[in-house]
Amino acid sequence: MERMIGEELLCELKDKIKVRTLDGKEAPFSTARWKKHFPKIPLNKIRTNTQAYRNCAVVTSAGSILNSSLGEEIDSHDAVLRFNAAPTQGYEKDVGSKTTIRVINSQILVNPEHKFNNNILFKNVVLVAWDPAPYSVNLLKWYKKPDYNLFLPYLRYRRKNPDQLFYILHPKFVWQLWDVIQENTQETIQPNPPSSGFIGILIMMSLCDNVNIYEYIPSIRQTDLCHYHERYYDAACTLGAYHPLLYEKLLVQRMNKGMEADLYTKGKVILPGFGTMKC
Ligand code: NCC
Repeated sequence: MERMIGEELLCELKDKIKVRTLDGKEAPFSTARWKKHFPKIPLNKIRTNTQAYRNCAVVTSAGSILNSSLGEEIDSHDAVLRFNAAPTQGYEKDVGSKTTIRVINSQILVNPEHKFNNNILFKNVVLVAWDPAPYSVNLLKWYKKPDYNLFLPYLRYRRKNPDQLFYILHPKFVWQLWDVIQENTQETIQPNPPSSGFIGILIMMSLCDNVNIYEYIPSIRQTDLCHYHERYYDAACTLGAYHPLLYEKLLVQRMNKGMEADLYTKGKVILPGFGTMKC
């Protein structure tokens, strides 16, 4: 396999990756019951609705962001993307307080621990949920047997909060990402979907001119502490067990446009948005 350099890889991503969400055009989501609940504004158009997204931040939940004092820098971005139930309250100094988009896996909607319906963490932000459908992307099969049944909680939430932008990613998009990771990795990677981290990065590359990613590639503060908000230690959180996390990260590092020193001290990688790239 020819090893693509960063520029080529970026162009391949721009060419192949199209953010896609369920839109009610395909069965079983084309019924009257479903159709009316998908937001009218496509996910890749949300920025025209508010302000321009010139500089965007992706903030991972890694323990290594603790004691980083990156909060102010993170909050200076036009849009900030965070993951799952990672809090900002109490951690503002290190992770900031602004949240524009939250990417959530299907466990969040189902696991009572997260109190999805009432938790303020999920209010006043754009929500993007996903669930690992089978690779074949048979929507009917997926609908009948999702990994975690996010469908009913989604409908319930939409009825209660019809004005909030809340999307479900199309499994095709998720597996497109997996294909790109596998095509650019020598080893055979596990047939599991990429992490929410990689998914969020590609969403921001589709929406923003410039994407700054924090503590996805760990800084000098690298630690086995899984999340900055929890006292739980497991190196697999950073390197991966279920998700092909290590391989995602190697790809992202290959595309980094930022400075080595920023990666070292801030765990910061800079990637261009698709709209600004000349391929
Ligand atoms: O841990 P998680 O991820 O919520 O983290 C969000 C994203 O941040 C990056 N990360 C996180 C920790 C770390 N030490 N290094 C990192 O680089 C990763 O890119 C990660 O995707 C997920 O991807 O959705 C995941 O979700 C959790 C869990 O479901 C949620 O936190 C909800 O509780 C998964 N953990 C378990 O299922 C136990 C995790 O595998 C993936």
